[in-house]
Amino acid sequence: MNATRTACMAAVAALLAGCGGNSRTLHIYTWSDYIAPEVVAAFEKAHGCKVVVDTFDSNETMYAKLKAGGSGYDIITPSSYIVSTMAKEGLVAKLDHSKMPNVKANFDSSFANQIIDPSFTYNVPYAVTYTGLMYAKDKMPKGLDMATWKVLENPAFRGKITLLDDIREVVGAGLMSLGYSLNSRNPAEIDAAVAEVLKWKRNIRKFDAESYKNEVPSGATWIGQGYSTDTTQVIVGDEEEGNAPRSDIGFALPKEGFAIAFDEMVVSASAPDPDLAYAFINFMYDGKNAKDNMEYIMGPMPVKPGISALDEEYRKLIVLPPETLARGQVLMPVDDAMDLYNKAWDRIKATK
Ligand code: SPD
Repeated sequence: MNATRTACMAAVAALLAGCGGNSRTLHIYTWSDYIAPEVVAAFEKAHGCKVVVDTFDSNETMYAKLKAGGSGYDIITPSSYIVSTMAKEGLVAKLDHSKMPNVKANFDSSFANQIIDPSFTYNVPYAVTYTGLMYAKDKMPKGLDMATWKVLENPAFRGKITLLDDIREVVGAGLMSLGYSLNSRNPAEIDAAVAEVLKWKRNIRKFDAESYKNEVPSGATWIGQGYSTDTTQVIVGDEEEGNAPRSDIGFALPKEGFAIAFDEMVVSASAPDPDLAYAFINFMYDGKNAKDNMEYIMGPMPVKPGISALDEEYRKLIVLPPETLARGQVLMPVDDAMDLYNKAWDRIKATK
């Protein structure tokens, strides 16, 4: 048999086996800048498939899309506190751990106090973000303590602040600023948090979950409530994308408390290719893949061999020291009190 014919037959055989012909596609629905393109490419190569990544900017947007019938996703990465709601509503599948042995083998139990559901029935922890204040150092008055939510009411920042377009993060910041729990279900405390956020409102340019990442570096925004991963990506820069490191940008985690939010990998109840979804979760719990992914997203994944493999300079940027972590509060479900939060949010948005 000649060489051309042998090559052709091999290609046909690969297609029939469902690999090498990009015949399978994994659909991921996740936050922006939250998965390394090189890790996605490595998964495509390892599994002979294509990966399509769509993004959302808040749990509410993601949830509303799924509730409105948005289907076609295999993997979704909601924050932990909304997973139980999604499970109750039949939006996510019960997981088959026999198809992703790396998860239980490689889970790093030092993250146990940051996760909500250690049973991993519907969820596998993906990565954790810490919410704080990203700021342009040269715009801050000398000596100002940035590690407090109180900076948000400083009249020096009129029209120069953005807050996340995210109910739990914003009402939660108001609660913590007053010394209350991030997960308060007390109506009086939630009312007080609304009043606190309204004190900040004259300084607020807009509620937006993504623009701070470009607008703090450009100077359009001076302080942006934002996620540790996005901010660290900006500070460190990305040579390949032509983004220089930005030592003029700071990130502060307020002393009154900050949100710790794990995002979880869940398999959609209507996943077109659940087996490929399991293969993906297993792949992300491999040490090398997790390390490569963490060094791109700049946030920790609870994958022990991945954390151990981090270069020391990355570890310092990605893994919070215990004394800092101790000031954080894990975002938890508030169940029926979510109604109070929704109403609080409406008041915050409606008040001029
Ligand atoms: N690029 C944004 C990544 C943020 C992921 N965590 C969000 C937690 C929301 N409470």
